[in-house]
Amino acid sequence: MGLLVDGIWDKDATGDSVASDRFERSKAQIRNWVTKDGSRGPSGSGGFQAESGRYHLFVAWNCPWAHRTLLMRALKGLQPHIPISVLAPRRTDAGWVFDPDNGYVDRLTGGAALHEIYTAGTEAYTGRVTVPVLFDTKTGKLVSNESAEIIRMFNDAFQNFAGNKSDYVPASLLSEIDDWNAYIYPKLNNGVYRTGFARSQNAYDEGVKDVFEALDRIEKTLATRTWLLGDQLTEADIRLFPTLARFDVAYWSAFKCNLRRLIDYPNLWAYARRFFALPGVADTVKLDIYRRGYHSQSEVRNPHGIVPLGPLVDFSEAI
Ligand SMILES: N[C@@H](CCC(=O)N[C@@H](CS)C(=O)NCC(=O)O)C(=O)O
Repeated sequence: MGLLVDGIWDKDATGDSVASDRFERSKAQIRNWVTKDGSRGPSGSGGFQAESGRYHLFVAWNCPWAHRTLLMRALKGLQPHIPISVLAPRRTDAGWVFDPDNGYVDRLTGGAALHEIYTAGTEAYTGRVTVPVLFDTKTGKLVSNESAEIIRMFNDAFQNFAGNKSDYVPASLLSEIDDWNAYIYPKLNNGVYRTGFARSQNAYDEGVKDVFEALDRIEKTLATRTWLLGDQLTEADIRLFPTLARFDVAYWSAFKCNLRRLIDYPNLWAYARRFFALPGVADTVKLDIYRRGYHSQSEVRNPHGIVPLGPLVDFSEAI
């Protein structure tokens, strides 16, 4: 795994202190906010005013949390204002690394690994080096490594530059959006990981039940709605889609989330294709990378590194 310890990369550190058969995701630590005027946000310190070209986003195509930020950036038309660098879609002894020969280039500093950006942008950071992470080129500091908060910043703070002014977290729908997020994150977005990384039958059973309970409930909801909350696309949809995009080609087989496929749910499958057709979304979806990434060689889960060919999924299929 590897961690930064006091700003120095330790390839053998795991940070897992509790022996458990259940997968637990550690909390993001860098929690500042970009705001319209640079005032302090709900957490962290102030001084991060929204400006075109000032902030750089580090992502990986395979990471679903990074995918949310790419989706919000695309839907708001922020691509010209928030440049990105994409890490190679696999982790190494140095954690997330670039691979210029294959097009994965650090467009900001020309660096070799993401941990270098963390060390440069923080004071003696100790913790996981995760994507997505937002870097401020003006102060040289990391702003945030929490995707749920980065997408709220992209929705609000950059409104003056946004190519599309739609508000995906309108105040009138906030509590309903938060309710869906609070349901979908543990049961589904992270539920697939609890299933796939379970280290006992019980932990697996719990995970897989949660995943399909959530999919069944959403399938029913979508019988009468275009989007989760009705006619209006919201942040709750943006947070759901990355899990649906990976479901059949990755989670279904690599994580044994296999009671049903996405394409077996008529309403969810139509919904996912409707979302895929929105401007800029298709450019963020990389099915071959998901297929290969989640089935990469692993002593525990896939000792021979065999990548399945199916199931075949085409999000551009007519609805
Ligand atoms: N809370 C974070 C979680 C991000 C996260 O777990 N990213 C994974 C990739 S999908 C990662 O970079 N893991 C590296 C590690 O844990 O060392 C967020 O949502 O932004």
